[in-house]
Amino acid sequence: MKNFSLNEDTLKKGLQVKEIIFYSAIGFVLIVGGIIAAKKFIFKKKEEETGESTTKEAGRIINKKNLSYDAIVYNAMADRLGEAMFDWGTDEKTIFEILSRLKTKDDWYALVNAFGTRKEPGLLIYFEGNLIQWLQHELSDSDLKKVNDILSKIGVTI
Ligand SMILES: [Ca+2]
Repeated sequence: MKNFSLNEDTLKKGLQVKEIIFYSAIGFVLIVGGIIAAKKFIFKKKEEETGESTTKEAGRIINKKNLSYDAIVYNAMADRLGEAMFDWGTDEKTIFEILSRLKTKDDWYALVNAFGTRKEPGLLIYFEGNLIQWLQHELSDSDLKKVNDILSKIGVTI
Protein backbone atom coordinates (compact mmCIF):
# COMPACT_ATOMS: atom_id res chain seq x y z
CA MET A 1 0.00 0.00 0.00
CA LYS A 2 2.79 2.37 0.97
CA ASN A 3 4.67 1.43 -2.13
CA PHE A 4 1.58 2.04 -4.19
CA SER A 5 1.00 5.52 -2.76
CA LEU A 6 4.66 6.29 -3.33
CA ASN A 7 4.27 5.22 -6.91
CA GLU A 8 1.17 7.40 -7.13
CA ASP A 9 3.11 10.35 -5.75
CA THR A 10 5.86 9.73 -8.20
CA LEU A 11 3.30 9.47 -10.94
CA LYS A 12 1.69 12.77 -9.82
CA LYS A 13 5.06 14.48 -9.69
CA GLY A 14 5.77 13.12 -13.12
CA LEU A 15 2.50 14.61 -14.36
CA GLN A 16 3.25 17.89 -12.63
CA VAL A 17 6.61 18.04 -14.34
CA LYS A 18 4.95 17.31 -17.66
CA GLU A 19 2.38 20.03 -16.96
CA ILE A 20 5.11 22.50 -16.04
CA ILE A 21 6.99 21.68 -19.23
CA PHE A 22 3.80 21.92 -21.26
CA TYR A 23 2.74 25.28 -19.85
CA SER A 24 6.29 26.59 -19.96
CA ALA A 25 6.41 25.68 -23.64
CA ILE A 26 3.13 27.50 -24.26
CA GLY A 27 4.40 30.48 -22.27
CA PHE A 28 7.64 30.48 -24.22
CA VAL A 29 5.83 30.38 -27.55
CA LEU A 30 3.52 33.21 -26.44
CA ILE A 31 6.42 35.35 -25.23
CA VAL A 32 8.53 34.79 -28.34
CA GLY A 33 5.49 35.34 -30.54
CA GLY A 34 4.69 38.49 -28.62
CA ILE A 35 8.21 39.81 -28.99
CA ILE A 36 8.23 39.12 -32.72
CA ALA A 37 4.84 40.80 -33.13
CA ALA A 38 5.93 43.77 -31.02
CA LYS A 39 9.19 44.10 -32.96
CA LYS A 40 7.31 44.03 -36.23
CA PHE A 41 4.95 46.66 -34.97
CA ILE A 42 7.72 48.86 -33.58
CA PHE A 43 9.86 48.37 -36.67
CA LYS A 44 6.96 49.21 -38.95
CA LYS A 45 6.19 52.26 -36.87
CA LYS A 46 9.83 53.31 -36.94
CA GLU A 47 9.82 52.77 -40.68
CA GLU A 48 6.85 55.06 -41.03
CA GLU A 49 8.41 57.63 -38.76
CA THR A 50 11.71 57.66 -40.61
CA GLY A 51 9.94 57.81 -43.94
CA GLU A 52 11.57 54.59 -45.08
CA SER A 53 8.27 53.82 -46.77
CA THR A 54 8.83 56.89 -48.93
CA THR A 55 12.05 55.38 -50.21
CA LYS A 56 10.39 52.07 -50.89
CA GLU A 57 7.51 53.78 -52.58
CA ALA A 58 9.97 55.59 -54.81
CA GLY A 59 11.45 52.26 -55.88
CA ARG A 60 8.09 50.98 -56.93
CA ILE A 61 6.91 53.83 -59.04
CA ILE A 62 10.03 54.70 -61.04
CA ASN A 63 9.37 54.73 -64.75
CA LYS A 64 12.73 53.93 -66.29
CA LYS A 65 11.75 55.59 -69.54
CA ASN A 66 11.74 58.90 -67.70
CA LEU A 67 15.22 58.56 -66.27
CA SER A 68 17.74 61.08 -67.59
CA TYR A 69 20.86 59.30 -66.38
CA ASP A 70 22.40 55.88 -65.84
CA ALA A 71 22.11 54.31 -62.40
CA ILE A 72 25.77 55.12 -61.71
CA VAL A 73 25.01 58.84 -61.98
CA TYR A 74 22.30 58.70 -59.31
CA ASN A 75 24.68 56.83 -57.04
CA ALA A 76 27.35 59.47 -57.57
CA MET A 77 24.83 62.24 -56.92
CA ALA A 78 23.67 60.50 -53.74
CA ASP A 79 27.27 60.16 -52.57
CA ARG A 80 27.98 63.83 -53.23
CA LEU A 81 24.82 64.87 -51.41
CA GLY A 82 25.91 62.73 -48.48
CA GLU A 83 29.31 64.42 -48.44
CA ALA A 84 27.62 67.82 -48.62
CA MET A 85 25.53 67.07 -45.55
CA PHE A 86 27.55 64.80 -43.29
CA ASP A 87 29.64 66.23 -40.47
CA TRP A 88 29.59 69.82 -39.33
CA GLY A 89 27.93 72.34 -41.55
CA THR A 90 26.22 71.89 -44.86
CA ASP A 91 27.38 72.53 -48.41
CA GLU A 92 24.15 74.10 -49.66
CA LYS A 93 25.66 75.09 -53.00
CA THR A 94 26.42 71.48 -53.89
CA ILE A 95 22.93 70.41 -52.80
CA PHE A 96 21.26 73.03 -55.02
CA GLU A 97 23.56 72.20 -57.91
CA ILE A 98 22.88 68.47 -57.78
CA LEU A 99 19.14 68.81 -57.36
CA SER A 100 19.06 71.24 -60.30
CA ARG A 101 20.36 68.45 -62.52
CA LEU A 102 17.21 66.42 -62.02
CA LYS A 103 14.93 66.70 -65.01
CA THR A 104 12.02 64.42 -64.16
CA LYS A 105 10.14 63.22 -61.13
CA ASP A 106 11.58 59.77 -61.78
CA ASP A 107 15.08 61.25 -61.60
CA TRP A 108 14.20 62.41 -58.11
CA TYR A 109 12.86 58.99 -57.13
CA ALA A 110 15.95 57.33 -58.54
CA LEU A 111 18.12 59.69 -56.50
CA VAL A 112 16.08 59.05 -53.34
CA ASN A 113 16.47 55.34 -54.01
CA ALA A 114 20.20 55.61 -54.63
CA PHE A 115 20.58 57.55 -51.40
CA GLY A 116 18.55 54.99 -49.46
CA THR A 117 18.98 55.44 -45.74
CA ARG A 118 22.33 56.84 -44.75
CA LYS A 119 23.94 57.17 -41.41
CA GLU A 120 26.26 60.02 -40.61
CA PRO A 121 29.81 58.74 -40.27
CA GLY A 122 31.66 59.68 -37.12
CA LEU A 123 30.91 59.36 -33.46
CA LEU A 124 30.03 62.80 -32.17
CA ILE A 125 27.30 63.76 -34.53
CA TYR A 126 24.73 61.21 -35.38
CA PHE A 127 21.86 61.28 -37.81
CA GLU A 128 20.31 58.63 -39.96
CA GLY A 129 17.61 58.97 -42.55
CA ASN A 130 16.59 59.00 -46.16
CA LEU A 131 17.36 61.85 -48.53
CA ILE A 132 14.24 63.83 -47.67
CA GLN A 133 14.93 63.54 -43.96
CA TRP A 134 18.56 64.49 -44.47
CA LEU A 135 17.64 67.60 -46.44
CA GLN A 136 15.08 68.60 -43.82
CA HIS A 137 17.62 67.95 -41.09
CA GLU A 138 20.46 69.92 -42.65
CA LEU A 139 18.81 72.85 -44.34
CA SER A 140 17.44 76.03 -42.86
CA ASP A 141 13.86 76.97 -43.72
CA SER A 142 14.99 79.38 -46.42
CA ASP A 143 17.36 76.82 -47.97
CA LEU A 144 14.66 74.19 -47.83
CA LYS A 145 12.43 76.60 -49.67
CA LYS A 146 15.11 76.93 -52.35
CA VAL A 147 15.24 73.15 -52.62
CA ASN A 148 11.48 73.04 -53.01
CA ASP A 149 11.66 75.77 -55.65
CA ILE A 150 14.15 73.64 -57.58
CA LEU A 151 12.18 70.43 -57.12
CA SER A 152 8.81 71.97 -57.86
CA LYS A 153 9.96 72.32 -61.48
CA ILE A 154 9.79 68.53 -61.73
CA GLY A 155 6.66 68.27 -59.62
CA VAL A 156 8.30 67.32 -56.33
CA THR A 157 7.81 68.86 -52.92
CA ILE A 158 9.56 67.70 -49.80
CA1 LIG B 1 25.89 68.45 -41.50
